[in-house]
Amino acid sequence: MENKNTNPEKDKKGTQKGSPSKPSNKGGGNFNIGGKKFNVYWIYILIILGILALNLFYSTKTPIETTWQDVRVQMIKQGDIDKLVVVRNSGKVEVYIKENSLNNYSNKLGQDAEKVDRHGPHFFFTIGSIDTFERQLEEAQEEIGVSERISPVYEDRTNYFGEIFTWIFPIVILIGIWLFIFKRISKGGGGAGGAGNIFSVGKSKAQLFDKESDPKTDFTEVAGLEEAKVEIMEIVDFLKSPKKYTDLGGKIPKGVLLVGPPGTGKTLLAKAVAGEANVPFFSMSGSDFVEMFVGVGASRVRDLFKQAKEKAPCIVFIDEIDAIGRARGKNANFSGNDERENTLNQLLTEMDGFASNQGVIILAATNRADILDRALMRAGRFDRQIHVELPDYRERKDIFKVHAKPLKLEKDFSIDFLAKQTPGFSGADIANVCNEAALIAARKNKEFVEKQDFLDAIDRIIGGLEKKNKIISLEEKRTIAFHESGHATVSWLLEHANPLLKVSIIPRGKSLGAAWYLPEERQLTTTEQLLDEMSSLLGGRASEELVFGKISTGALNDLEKVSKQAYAMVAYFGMSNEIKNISFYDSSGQNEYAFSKPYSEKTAEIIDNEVKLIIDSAYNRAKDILKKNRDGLNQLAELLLEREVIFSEDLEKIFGPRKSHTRAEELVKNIEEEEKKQEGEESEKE
Ligand code: NHX
Ligand code: ZN
Repeated sequence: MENKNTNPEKDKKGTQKGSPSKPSNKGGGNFNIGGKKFNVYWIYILIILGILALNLFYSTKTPIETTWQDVRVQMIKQGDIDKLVVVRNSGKVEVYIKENSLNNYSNKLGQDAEKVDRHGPHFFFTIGSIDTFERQLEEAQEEIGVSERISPVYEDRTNYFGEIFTWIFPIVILIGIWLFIFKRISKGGGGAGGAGNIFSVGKSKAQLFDKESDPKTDFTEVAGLEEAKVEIMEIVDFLKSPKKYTDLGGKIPKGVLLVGPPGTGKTLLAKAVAGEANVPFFSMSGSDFVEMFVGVGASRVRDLFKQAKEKAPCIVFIDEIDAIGRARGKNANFSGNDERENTLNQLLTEMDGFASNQGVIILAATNRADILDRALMRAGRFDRQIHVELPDYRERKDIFKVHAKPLKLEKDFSIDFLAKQTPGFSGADIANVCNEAALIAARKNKEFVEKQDFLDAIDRIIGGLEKKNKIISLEEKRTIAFHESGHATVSWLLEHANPLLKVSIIPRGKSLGAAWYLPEERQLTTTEQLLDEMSSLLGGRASEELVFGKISTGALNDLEKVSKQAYAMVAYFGMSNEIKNISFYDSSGQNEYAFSKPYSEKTAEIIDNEVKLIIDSAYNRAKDILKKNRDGLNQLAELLLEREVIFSEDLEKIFGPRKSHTRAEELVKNIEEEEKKQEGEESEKE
């Protein structure tokens, strides 16, 4: 039994390898009719050729124009006319000359003799009206007294060429315009690799990575993400040996949802699965389902699943699934998002529709699992969720190793140090740091990428581009210096605040100055830590007020952070006295009454009051500290104005060593020594 089941599958695979993978239509005016490639430009060429041919046919054999006078005086008189054909609808008369009289006209035909058909008509002339012509002909014959009278033949002649021109040509132009517009429309909707023409709007735009095509990604390229890797290895195993699982009566999962912040390597992970499993891999983005035509999304889902089932066992990867998987609206007339919901419904039905042993596994990635429709995540659909988190210190080290591999590094380069320096960085950020470091080193014409280049790259990524040429008045510069010194002083003297790395009044990105911290990587934060951090944040504004007696708009960013922090403490973490242990946080994200707050007006008032209390006390604390350490603050500001960047070492000289001594603190010292050395070297050069 089992053999019979597996054999046809093997056959399928065999033919798959031999047959060319489905042609991926990439614009260029290709029509896919009956599976055959057909270029539109051939139609254009044929039409043009046809027109030219008709033109030639009609223009080669044309009679010579003559006049009634000539006809009367010469042709009728000499009895050379074989017949006269009156073409009624064009008002022309064609003259056929008798064959044995043709010689008489050779000089009249002259050079055009070859153009004229030997059998006639040889000449034509134009007449005013047929009645007049008949009368004139009659009179002429009577007058001349010809022996055999000629009576004209009447004909109606359609001008095929003219007809074609007036009818077909506009139609051809219309069709051309129509095709052009449709091509533009379907191109506009599709991303890279999309089938760009009107006949395939309903086709899925999935990109197929076959066994033969494309360089493979495997798990060795995925650094960090150890737990996720283990989980997802299982998926590979399902595809490779499904029997092992089904024999015990287990069912193979249909869908796996990769959840995690941007840049953590969800897409990379999915690609690695495909590479490892060695099965076809369909990749598409959630937004690829969306098109301006109604019903296209659902049709694309259907097509995707059809293709996938044909290629089973295989993996379907849908990136950014939140584009279609967002929770459906409760109120149908209100949402106005029918198309997206239809697409989602189709996806739900399709996922229900195939049996779990068919060998199709759907991988989907999103960074917003909370907004996904719950139906999507129920058992039987995406029943597995793999959380891909920001890398911790050890994982960052692994990631740095991967991305630093192609770089030419200086000797004794410590990747360990970089990993410690970059808390909160994602894999993509780290890749960016490595690349930026190489670019900075190249700009300085260095032979190797040095530690300092990496530090500069990190600063650049956190703070943005340095803007040394920004015009800042002396007064503003003083304000900035005292603002930053305020941050530095308060954070230095508060035990639980983050350790300070350096203070800079060089404008960077959108800010005019900044105090740089090295946040400790911790999972939990205590009330003390939160409060100390808030005081440090308010230290800037407090310093401005204390020193100058007036405040500036510059504290905007600080105040925003502090206010959010305070509201979170009160409304989410239950950390205030009045609203102890109550949280209004909603992790499900599926709040049916999203517009109303989950608490009463009275509670709202209490929350506001508590927030005000917390912020006021934090501000007063900062101001007190600054008042007590006014000398230090002044020294610091002066030093900052002089040097523009100062390090924690300088603060230690002014205020003495810090109370708290964490792991991060030691690291700060290391980093600082490096930067000092660099500064020294640079000033020596100058
Ligand atoms: C600005 N930015 O946008 C300037 C460039 C206090 C020395 N006007 O807290 O850079 O002042 O510790 C409209 C109005 C941002 C938009 C006022 C956008 C104010 C950063 C705040 C340093 N370091 N603040 C800091 C800072 C600023 C800001 C605004 C705005 C400053 C401070 C921004
Ligand atoms: Zn500030």
